[in-house]
Amino acid sequence: MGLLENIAVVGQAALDAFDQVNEAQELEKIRVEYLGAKGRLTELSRAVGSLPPAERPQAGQAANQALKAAKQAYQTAQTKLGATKTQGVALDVTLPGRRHQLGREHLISRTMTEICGIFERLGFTVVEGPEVETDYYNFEALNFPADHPSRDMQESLFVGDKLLLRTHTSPVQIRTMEKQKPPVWIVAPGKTYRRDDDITHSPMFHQVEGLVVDKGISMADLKGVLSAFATAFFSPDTAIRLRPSFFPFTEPSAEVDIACVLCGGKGCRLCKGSGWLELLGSGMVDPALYNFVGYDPREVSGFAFGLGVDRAAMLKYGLANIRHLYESDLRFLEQF
Ligand code: 2NM
Repeated sequence: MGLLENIAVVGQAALDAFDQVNEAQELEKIRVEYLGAKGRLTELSRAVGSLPPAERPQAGQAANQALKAAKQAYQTAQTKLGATKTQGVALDVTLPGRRHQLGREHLISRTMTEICGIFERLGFTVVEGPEVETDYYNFEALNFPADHPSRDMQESLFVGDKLLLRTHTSPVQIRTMEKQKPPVWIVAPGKTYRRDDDITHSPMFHQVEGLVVDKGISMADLKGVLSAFATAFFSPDTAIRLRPSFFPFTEPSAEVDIACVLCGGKGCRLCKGSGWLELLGSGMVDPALYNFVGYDPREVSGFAFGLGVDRAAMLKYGLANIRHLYESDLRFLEQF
């Protein structure tokens, strides 16, 4: 039997087989027998290549036609069997519904929302800004001297000559002051970035920074607002204390501590015996900043503060390692 004849016979056999099949498993067997990588029709069409050149066109055409017809017959059989199968498994309306796995908001997002909510109820407005910042907004307009260590490549994540991932959300405050006259009562939540990585530091972390600029604002307002925040966020009897500190953008500056969440102030392992835990940095806005945004320091004064959301969440929920927050382990995340 010549190749041409062979193609005709095997081709017809394939069509008949696909036509008669009535079971999905059987259909797959037939597909492999004729159309698989080593199937009979596949092999025959391959054999065309070894014919003398003069015989190839006719045989090639016949092989292609046989393959095409067989593939079509296969698809027809598939549709037919598929349709029968669906009819077989009718919809059973008495089955219980499938329960959807509900996710939940990440602890950090929830904490950020909670913190902003407390400040909103104290009269603050939430503002946001870019995560990639210019040297001007991240440092210069915030009174950072040219040789300040955080302007160094070692400390900050630069993405260009004068562009970096913001190291705090203070640039948002500058951008807001440029656009808006006092009174300003704002909080700026968001992601911030520093080249830091240990059990209490992640290279990406979250901040809520606050700024008040208004007539007659004093350190008493700073203490009142931050005390109200601490009692709302931790517990109604949470005491705070202010400790002298330094920041380039505030003068005077103060570190705000809360009474230890574990021992309440008696002294323990967590607070290293002191009874206090560092919560945030704050201070009276340095009048030098007002020159950058066109405010008159004789007319207004203000205070500002910066709070680490990750740190606040760790204190509130007693987390030992910041990494838990960023490892996407549901066994951890589902607890909150
Ligand atoms: C801190 C500590 C003290 C701060 C200052 C400003 C701005 F831009 F308004 F001047 N925003 N946030 C500030 C002040 C942040 O973080 C530890």
